[in-house]
Amino acid sequence: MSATPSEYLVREAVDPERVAKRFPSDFVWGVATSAFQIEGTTAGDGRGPSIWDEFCEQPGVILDGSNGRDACQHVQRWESDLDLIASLGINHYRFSISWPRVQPEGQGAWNEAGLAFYDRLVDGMLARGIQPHVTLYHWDLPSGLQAQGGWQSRETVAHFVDYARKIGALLGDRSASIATHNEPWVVATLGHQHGIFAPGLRDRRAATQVSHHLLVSHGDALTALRADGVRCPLGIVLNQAPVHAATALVEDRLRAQLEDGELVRWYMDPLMKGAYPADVLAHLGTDAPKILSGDFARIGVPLDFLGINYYTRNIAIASGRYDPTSSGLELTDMGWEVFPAGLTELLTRLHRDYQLPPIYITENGAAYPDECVAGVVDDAARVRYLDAHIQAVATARDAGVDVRGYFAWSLLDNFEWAHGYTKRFGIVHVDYATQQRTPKASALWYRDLQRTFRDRKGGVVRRVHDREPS
Ligand code: IFM
Repeated sequence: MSATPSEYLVREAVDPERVAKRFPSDFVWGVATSAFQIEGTTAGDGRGPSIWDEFCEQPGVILDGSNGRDACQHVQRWESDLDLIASLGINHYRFSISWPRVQPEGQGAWNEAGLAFYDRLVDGMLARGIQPHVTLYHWDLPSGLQAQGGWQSRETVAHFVDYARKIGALLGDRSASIATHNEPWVVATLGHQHGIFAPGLRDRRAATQVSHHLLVSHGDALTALRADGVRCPLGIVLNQAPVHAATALVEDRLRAQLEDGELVRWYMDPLMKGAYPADVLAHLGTDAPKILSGDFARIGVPLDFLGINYYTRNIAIASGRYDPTSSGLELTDMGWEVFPAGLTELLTRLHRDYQLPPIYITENGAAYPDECVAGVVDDAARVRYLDAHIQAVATARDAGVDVRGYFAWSLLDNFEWAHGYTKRFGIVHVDYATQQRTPKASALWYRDLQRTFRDRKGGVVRRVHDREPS
């Protein structure tokens, strides 16, 4: 049998076996999604509204004017989506629970249909040999809580803990891991300071208070889940990047130091060192959050794992805007520089500065303007991106960083927040008109990577590309 053009292209580009042999056989390989980005059915089955449903209604905030109402129709198509994951030989799936689907108001009554959906989804994974990795909060706060102040209100911390306990009781014994929050920096800074994500506020004081409440809610949820007897590894997922100064000018270097403080140390220090970084607090002045006595002890409970989401480096510039085309680096469709060395740099720096728990790369991937032609999506650039970043993880491991897993973002093309459906991050192409899923060359390459491991576990390392093009 002859290989498809995709398989041929991938073989010529990057041999997955060369990558795979840099990792142990128990390394976790997975794919990731989030609820609002794929589920659809935002108004059915008893689900309540979320801040993202409301945000999408505001004119001009989503690039293509779209919303999450249909997305990838995953609520209807979850069984075939799990079949797809299994068909790619992927054994780990990171997904998030939609809080308003299981608790429409974010407090009070539970929605049995929503709970049953995730119950079936997790059973469906296990039946297919896929390990479930749960994220509790990937940005879709129930609107009812936002009406009461959302994450600016300390009350939301207690509501989040109730929600976490409910999910822990439902899924804890079947999950491979539970993460509290996905990318709290994005929730606080893009959602409350820059106003480009829900709930669309432009208020730095609000943003810092939100970040603090997210962290307290994380710690309290871990404590509650452990007290309830949940045994699976518990952690949090942070988006991080090395921050480079745009030039050697002292003002750019100082700016880079501050941005590193806001992005990396603002979250790592309270989680690992029991305090916010002094330089960022000084910079914030009266916009610093209100911190109650005992908060740092609550935040800093031990993590079983830390999830790191990495896409690109950040460039800091004191005045004006950085032009990403000026570096000469390849750019993705988001305009983000392809900079795999930044992942090694970030991981080794975290390893140097903190006593880290086991690390999982919980997201990494790239958007490209993929087209499906005659059933084939030859996304060679994404294959190269994934290969280079996985190699960067291997280099960090060689340097002593305890990275135990890698999740590609994303399984499917999906709703990319303020960019709507204009950016495609999937390793599987989605035709939104027909909801047809087509594995891209990158998915076949990732499948071959998994195959190498399975074959190695079986005692034989066989060649992954054993078919010749015609
Ligand atoms: O799509 C997002 C995801 O929801 C969170 N991390 C970054 C991805 C790409 O922008």
